[in-house]
Amino acid sequence: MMPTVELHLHLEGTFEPELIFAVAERNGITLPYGDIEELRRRYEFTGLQNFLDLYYANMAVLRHEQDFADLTRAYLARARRAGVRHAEVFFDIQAHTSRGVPAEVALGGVSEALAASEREFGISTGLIVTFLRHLPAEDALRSLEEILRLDVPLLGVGLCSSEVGPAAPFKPVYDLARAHGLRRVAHAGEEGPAANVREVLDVLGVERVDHGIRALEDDALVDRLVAERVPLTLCPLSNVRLRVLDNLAEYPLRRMLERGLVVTINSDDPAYFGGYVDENVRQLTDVLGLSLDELTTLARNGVEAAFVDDARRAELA
Ligand code: ES4
Ligand code: ZN
Repeated sequence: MMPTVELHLHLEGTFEPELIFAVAERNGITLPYGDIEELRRRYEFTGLQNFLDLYYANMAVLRHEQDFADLTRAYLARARRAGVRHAEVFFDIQAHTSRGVPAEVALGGVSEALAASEREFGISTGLIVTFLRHLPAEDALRSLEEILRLDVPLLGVGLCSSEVGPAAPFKPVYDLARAHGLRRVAHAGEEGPAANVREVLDVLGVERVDHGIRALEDDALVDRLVAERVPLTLCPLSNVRLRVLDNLAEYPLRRMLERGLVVTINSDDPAYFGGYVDENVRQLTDVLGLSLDELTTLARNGVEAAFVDDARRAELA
């Protein structure tokens, strides 16, 4: 069964070394690595923060609208080869505005490429702006207010970056998003405990949880996620690369499926973690011996969890 829906993907995490070097060169930026091989040698991570440091450093070569459009188109072209037909992509707007790139430049490039996606790649898309949990919540609120004034089609809001400190201060951001009819997701239970998953459900009112793998440590929480059919967007290769788990063989996917959790398979930051969504599914299938039934359930979960209207849902099913 082909994966058709991708719900947990950071656009900046699709920035491949070849494109990083090409964009740096045309923008007259000298990278602190001599060549692509030297850069790739840094792709061995000890944890989330260690990865994020490189992720933010690399995206700093993105300066012009064209850079953001090229990044987005390169992802869509690769996603099409992976069999993706619908993608809801995350974009870390504050990682660009905080270094002087205007929101309309960054979002202009991304949204131009997304607007052409159905025609060029046969992939329907949605844009989810993700706010950075390591920055003050007031910055996120100001950022969302600015984005809402721009003429950019927006599907939803999310929360990502280091899972430190409470998510509760971001409640005003999520309340504003809800008031504007935006969909709401958040990273929780990746490096952080199950309590973080409860917090984003109870305080932020999220409709999906990104990662959420550590929800398994809390039986009552799992019962609730199952009963309310709250999807978890899992990212297996990411979890292994960032040492959330030792290896794919330990991935508790079957346990999650048997418990009735609405789990989906996604790629997170595929340029950094060794594979796009097709590779995540392929390796999991190999290592865990997933059955056709299990793969079908995963694909159906993706369609159920997507923020699409009934007509598009029926097309994807
Ligand atoms: C991320 Cl793997 C991961 N976790 C949290 N925030 C992120 N942003 C980009 N990748
Ligand atoms: Zn993520």
